[in-house]
Amino acid sequence: MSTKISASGGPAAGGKRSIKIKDIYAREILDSRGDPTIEVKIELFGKIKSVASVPSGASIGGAEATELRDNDVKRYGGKGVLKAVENVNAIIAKILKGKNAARQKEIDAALIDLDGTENKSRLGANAILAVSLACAEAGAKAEEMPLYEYISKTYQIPPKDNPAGQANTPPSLKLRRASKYQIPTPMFNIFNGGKHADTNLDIQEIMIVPIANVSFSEKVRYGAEIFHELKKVLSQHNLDTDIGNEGGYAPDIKSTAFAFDLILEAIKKAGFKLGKDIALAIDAGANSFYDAKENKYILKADGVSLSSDRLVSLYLEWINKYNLISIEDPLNEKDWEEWGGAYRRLKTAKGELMVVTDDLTATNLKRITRAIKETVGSAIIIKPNQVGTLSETMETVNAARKAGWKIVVSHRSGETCDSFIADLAVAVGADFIKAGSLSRGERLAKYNRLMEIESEIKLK
Ligand code: 2PG
Ligand code: MG
Repeated sequence: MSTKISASGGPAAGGKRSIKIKDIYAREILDSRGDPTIEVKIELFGKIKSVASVPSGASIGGAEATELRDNDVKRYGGKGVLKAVENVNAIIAKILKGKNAARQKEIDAALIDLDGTENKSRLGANAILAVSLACAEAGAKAEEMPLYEYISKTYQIPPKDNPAGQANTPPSLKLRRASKYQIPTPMFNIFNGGKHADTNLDIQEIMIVPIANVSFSEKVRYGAEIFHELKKVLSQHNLDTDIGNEGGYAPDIKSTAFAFDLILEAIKKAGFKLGKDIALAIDAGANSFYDAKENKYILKADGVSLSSDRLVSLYLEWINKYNLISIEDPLNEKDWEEWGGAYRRLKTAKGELMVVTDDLTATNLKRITRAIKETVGSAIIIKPNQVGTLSETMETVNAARKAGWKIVVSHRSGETCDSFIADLAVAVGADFIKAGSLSRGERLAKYNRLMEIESEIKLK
């Protein structure tokens, strides 16, 4: 192993407690789907303790780092993570004990070296990320800083001159503009489909996006009121009001357009205006309805099988009729060339329509570099567990930001109540965050943390 981590772990700047790592301990816990995931606790000699856990996706891009599972069918249907736990307790802990927890970049580099594979398949990206995040938490506590500030300081993130959504900040929020931090705009996934629900809706996520110039807490209120109104609208149409993996409703539906119509009805009934207060966005998650053999996209709900060209035409119809401002993963992740063509058609459709890459870029520096070069989108989904360390996540964010891409920090469909991504989103000046609907504790943990940060920032 070539990477050296400094052991000089005296008192943290401004603090009196030692930031050397005394102990690292991992265990198996369950995520919001009831599947195993990993939690890591770190204790510093200065008595500080931190804890972090990692999420897990259902629609997983081919370029994501490896989530190590035991594949022992006698436990959790093969989904146990005892090997990953063991990798932390027996291998990673050995090299990190005694090291300075605040040397985040060095710690991440050492973890990458120790694993030694391109996709973290030896130790598991789940094991590595849990340690990486727990280190950041410990560092923040040792330096007595809010986590978002600590991440921002560690990676020296420059303030954004003209952050998205802040240009017309109302007078009531002037203090926030004066601050170098901004709270991202939430994208609430209130209609779950694709791999996140057991229904016929192929589009994975239909999201409402509060676009009015109001505070984050107000945006949460807009979202919650529409979410509750949508329940009534669904009942009136004799549709199920059960929820899917990300807390959005998940009824079987007669067409995708009908799902949009129901949401529009709820927006109106809740007293909001489409295009003024609220816009819509989708994550098509197109990998999951692409038939590679036929080279067609099959939309069950609409009873159609479409070429990529015709699928993009359908998106254009939805964009114009339903005020979509953002489309994530419009095509499958293998068709880079088709993505370029789709982007050219979609971006001119309407004002500032965002074409968002998720499975395509997988929070991976090489892939975002290619995506920028080939101009296939204008925004990127950032999910730390797609790549496996905080430092690599930041490299991807920086590359995207430098190229003028918008940043959308995202949860996974299998989550824990860890709210790390809320702080991450603030630290990097993300334009948007998607953390699911306005129900389920593991989703609200992120939105509630952002409301807390908003009130902290206003006081500064
Ligand atoms: C996505 C995510 C989160 P999953 O595709 O953007 O919504 O889903 O975690 O299942 O990959
Ligand atoms: Mg996605």
